[in-house]
Amino acid sequence: MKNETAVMDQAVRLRTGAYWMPFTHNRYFKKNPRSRILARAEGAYYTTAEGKRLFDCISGMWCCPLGHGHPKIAEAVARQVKELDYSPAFQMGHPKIFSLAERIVELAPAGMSQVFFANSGSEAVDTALKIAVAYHRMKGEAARTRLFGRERGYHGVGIGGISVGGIAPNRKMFAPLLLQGVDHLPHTYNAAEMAFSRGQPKWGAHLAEELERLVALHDASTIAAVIVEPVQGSGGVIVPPAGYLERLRAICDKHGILLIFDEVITGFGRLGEPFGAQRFGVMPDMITFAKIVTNGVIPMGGVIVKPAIYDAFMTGPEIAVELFHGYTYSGHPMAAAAAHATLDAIEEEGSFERVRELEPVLEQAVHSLKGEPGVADIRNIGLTAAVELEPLRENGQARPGARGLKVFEHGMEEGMLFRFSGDTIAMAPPFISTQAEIGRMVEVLRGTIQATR
Ligand code: PXG
Repeated sequence: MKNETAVMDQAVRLRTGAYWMPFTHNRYFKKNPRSRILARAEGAYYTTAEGKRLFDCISGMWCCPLGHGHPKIAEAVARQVKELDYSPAFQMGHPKIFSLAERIVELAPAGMSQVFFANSGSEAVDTALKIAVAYHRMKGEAARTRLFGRERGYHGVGIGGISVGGIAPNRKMFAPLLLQGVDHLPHTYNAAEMAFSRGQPKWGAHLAEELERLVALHDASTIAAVIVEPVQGSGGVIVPPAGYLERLRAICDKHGILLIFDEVITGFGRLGEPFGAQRFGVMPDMITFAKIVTNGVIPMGGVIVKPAIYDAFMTGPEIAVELFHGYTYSGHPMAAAAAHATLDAIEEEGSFERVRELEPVLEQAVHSLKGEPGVADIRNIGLTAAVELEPLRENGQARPGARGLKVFEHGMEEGMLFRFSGDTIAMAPPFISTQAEIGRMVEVLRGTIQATR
């Protein structure tokens, strides 16, 4: 108990000035940080420094779906730090990273064969883009350098990731750094055609034809890869129209373009299958992953590739390095231990089945919010959903983001940690949630929507 009080005390007596917080309104936060300092976490709940329990509606930041303080993962990490805390990533290896790569390949869609490890989604994306360009060069098509992303896409914050990304504020400050030769597909969201869809919207497969238009514009011989999130997460849970990803695949095949699925959010179960590729039955050439692979406990990311990609690099003298890329912490033993324990837990706890069980529960619950004041759209798939709210107005002027913030703050008072982006509220509850917890999460959201009209 003494320990408990010490953790809380430390958290409330904070001096907040020195920490420049990522993707945060620093000045607003630091005016009143207390309610937002998290002191502890267990299972599906956080406890703030003020002692308030919060249901973790977004699994950390989409990364902790097996719950916090998972005993198996905690034990594996504790054991690993004593056994082998760090091992050089280049020219050396350790057993757990080889076996982890094997396990990830087994979970991946049939026909994928190697894993390259990084430490975050952003690094995974930049790695995949580099591999794509280098692959074509290795195959004698060095002119294939263009990379296509998609509007509203989020691929992390590396220079490559923001270049192919399609969220304007993440790009505009850094415009001179953006990569040359990048273009974007249109996003697939159209409120008039798909508002309040359950699962995949029926409208919109034809938007994949825009890729044909870009190919005609730039010529296939200059294009390396297309990168898309199977479901756009940060963009606000935008679900691909039925038939859309299939069409992208076909057009990429026709023109020799690599298709990369960025599965940093959708990988390892969020959609009730190991990857979105399996959920949608579409096979990409590369998959990027991060987050759930370690239940968020130790940072890890990576890229899964097909044999044709790996094999293209395995030429030249045997003593030559084949890919001039890697990180000090690629395949870190601590992350590998956390990932093994996470994959064990996913298996033992039947996490993918659990997501499939909970999907209709979440779907029913969130769609019951239709008709509440200012609810413009509700979308869902797997164990994730978003509710888009009309912005608040002041003197006839829209104030985008103000309502989202209010819902977030009100939600915390009511014991829910929602994720808001603008006026869209996203939910991705832990796989260990009960039906009652999901029901309660949505009822609290209903209350906050009514309170913030
Ligand atoms: N790709 C995708 C598809 C992502 O969702 C990244 C890459 C970058 O990962 P790192 O590990 O570098 O942050 C992401 C990250 C949110 C939210 O609530 C989403 C992410 C991160 C933080 C918050 O929408 N996605």
